[in-house]
Parts: sequence; structure tokens; C-alpha cells
Amino acid sequence: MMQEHTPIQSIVSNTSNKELQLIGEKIINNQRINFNDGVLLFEKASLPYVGALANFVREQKHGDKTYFNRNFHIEPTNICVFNCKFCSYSRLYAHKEEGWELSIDDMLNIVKKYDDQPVTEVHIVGGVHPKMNLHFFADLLKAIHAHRPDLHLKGFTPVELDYMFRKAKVSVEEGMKILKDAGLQSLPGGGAEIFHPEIRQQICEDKVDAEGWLNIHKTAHTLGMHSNATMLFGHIEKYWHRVDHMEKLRQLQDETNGFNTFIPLKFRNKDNDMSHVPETSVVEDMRLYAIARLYMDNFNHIKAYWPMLGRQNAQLSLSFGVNDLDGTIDDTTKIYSMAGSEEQTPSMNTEQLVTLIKQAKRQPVERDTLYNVIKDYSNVAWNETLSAVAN
Ligand code: V47
Ligand code: SF4
Repeated sequence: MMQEHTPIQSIVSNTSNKELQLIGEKIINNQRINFNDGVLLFEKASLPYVGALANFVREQKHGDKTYFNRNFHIEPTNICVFNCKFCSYSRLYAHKEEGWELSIDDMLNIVKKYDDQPVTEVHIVGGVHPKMNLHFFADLLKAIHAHRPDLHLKGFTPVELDYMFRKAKVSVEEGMKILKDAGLQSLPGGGAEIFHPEIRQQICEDKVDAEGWLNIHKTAHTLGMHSNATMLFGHIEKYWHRVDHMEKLRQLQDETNGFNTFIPLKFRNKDNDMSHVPETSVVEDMRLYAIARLYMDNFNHIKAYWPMLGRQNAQLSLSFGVNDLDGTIDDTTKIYSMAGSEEQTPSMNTEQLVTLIKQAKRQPVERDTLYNVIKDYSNVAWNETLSAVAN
């Protein structure tokens, strides 16, 4: 008797392009795709094709589950010694009157605003201030931890860490241990941008390079910490630079298994030195998410950061491989509002985020930083017609 094709097998076998068909077969058979496959998908595959495959992988891994967490952000400063061309947020130290620099008390007061709220994580990332050093941040972590020991402390990109460790004249391992002892539990994914020097030299030449970024994450993983990884896409990079970036992350993940999630970040072009570079289309964004889901086979989660992508596109991404929508944020981080994200309403509460996920016919699940389930919202009856997704 002839075996019936599943819908995904039919899509793959009906594809006229033989090369794309072979890649599709690898995916269906749970085989890893390689660098050339990744580039080919970017060059030749249609959105419906990569979308169907990515959705197949997403549903194999997570079914309809779509995670979010309740967190808030602290941005200690926007003063920065670096000068990344895509950054709309930083101010050089020479213009520090245009920026902000928070004291430990200021930041503790932000934490205290959440005293009665069931947030599980604080995300701490900012510019690289020449006077905020390793010991300042260790004291900050200790103060937050003493005030609220249940909060997971996720903070600092390798850009900040590399600078603070070099200034304090400690090795990466010593520095990470100091911060870990002070309460740091994970690293966020920022500062990765595009690893390849051909692009890095043009958009952020003076900050930590790919090797340094990867080494800091590797060291964190070795110390038992988890971390995220990002990729800033949709500017001057070529398709192969994206695949090269994902390949480097995939290799490190093979070694350490310390990454929680991969977060593609769409380049926004307002008020920065790359304003002349046009932004990518929604179709290109969704193709990117889908291909990321296919390439990053050893990453459990693909996250869309809704404050940057916009709510409607974040909702759409749930059909293209994404299974995580960052957090309910009361005070959207300034890095995106300053770079031109269309997010005018700087917050989305839990009801709105759950509704947004349900409208996409997915299953909203609140998680903690390490993806332990806190609450499944499937049966919480909120009004699904609520206009949660108005951009
Ligand atoms: O590294 C800066 C990006 C990143 C722009 O780990 C821009 O959970 C687009 O990494 N257009 C920092 N992107 C933010 C970040 C992050 C955000 C949310 C969650 C997590 C996590 C990490 O923001 C920077 C850079 O890649 N960025 N400027 C811009 N114009
Ligand atoms: Fe500084 Fe980060 Fe902005 Fe680069 S992206 S200028 S490191 S704040």
C-alpha cells in the first residue's frame, strides 16, 4: 500500500527546485542543514516554503506553546564610549549632559516599583560608561539581590563585560565569577550584531569582536550560567554573513548547550548614522525568522522581541518559527523607541500579551528565565476580541 504523504512532505515533494527539495527533506528527517543550505534558503526559498518548514519544526518542538515572561528592564546609562553606527540611543561621554547615569539607589528604586508585582526577572543592559566599573555593578547586583532574592538577575552584554573586565584588569573568568558571586544568573543576548569582521568593522568597529563575544558567553556557560544570543539583521549584511553568524552560535551551542534562545533583532533606522539604510520588508523579516528556526537546530527557542518588531509582526512571527515573545514590559526599553520602532504605546500588560498570542491561535505560557513553566493561560477567559495588537 502506498504511504500517504503528510502535508509537509507534500509541500517538499511538490517543490520544483531540487536543491530546496533536498533541504526540505533534511529538515523533515531531522538532519542538520549546512552553511550552503542556509545561504540557498535565503537566496531562493519563498516565504511559504520556509514558513511551512519552520512551523513544522516549531510545532515538533513546542506544539502551540508560546512563551513569555514578566520582566522589567533597567538601563543604568546611555552614555557610551563606543560609537556603533546603528545606535540611536547612546551619547558620548563628551555630551554626557544629553544622557542619563543612574546611581545604585536610583536603580534600587526602580526595582522597588515592582515590589508588589509578580515579575520574575530583571534585565540590566546599558551603554558603556567610562566610570561605571566592575565593582559598581557587583554592588548593584548585591543590592538588588538583597532587596528581592526571588528576582532572576540577567544582565550585561560582552560589550559591557569586556570593557569592565579589562579596566579592572581581571580575566574573563575572574570577572564572571565576581559578578556571579554578586548574584548575576544569566547574560542577555546583546552586542552580537553581525560577527563577521567585514561587517563589524563598518557598523561597530571599536567594540568587542566575535571571538571576545563568544568567549564571554562560553565562560559564562562553563560557570553554569545560561545566556541568549542575538543577531542584528537587515542593514548592510549579505545573506552569507547571517549564516556565518548563526553558524558560529550553533557551534558554541554544540559545545556548551548554554544558550536558551536566539533573538533576531530587526535593524531600525531612525536617528542614527545608518538612517540612509532602508529597513527590511515584513516578508524578509518573516523569512529570516523561519530560516533561523531551521538553521539553529540546537537552540530550543526562537524569540521575537515585540517592542522592536511591532505587535502585529510579532504576532505574525508565531507562524514562522517563533515560540517566544519576550516579556510583558511596563516601560519599553529606550534603545528601540529611540531607533524608530513603531511601538508608540510603551507597554503591554499580561492580559494584552496573552490575548495577542491567543488571537494567533497559539497557547500562551508564562515562563521564568530558564523556561520553567509558571502558568499556562490556555483556559484563562479573557476577551479575545480585545484590540491588543493595535500598533
Ligand atoms: O546589541 C541597537 C540592538 C541590542 C538598534 O537577551 C538595535 O533577552 C535594531 O540585545 N535597531 C540590545 N536593533 C538589545 C538586546 C536584547 C533585547 C531584548 C531581549 C534580549 C535578551 C536582548 O539592541 C544591541 C543591538 O543589536 N540595537 N540599535 C537599532 N537601531
Ligand atoms: Fe554603546 Fe551599545 Fe549603543 Fe554600541 S549599541 S554605541 S555599545 S550603547
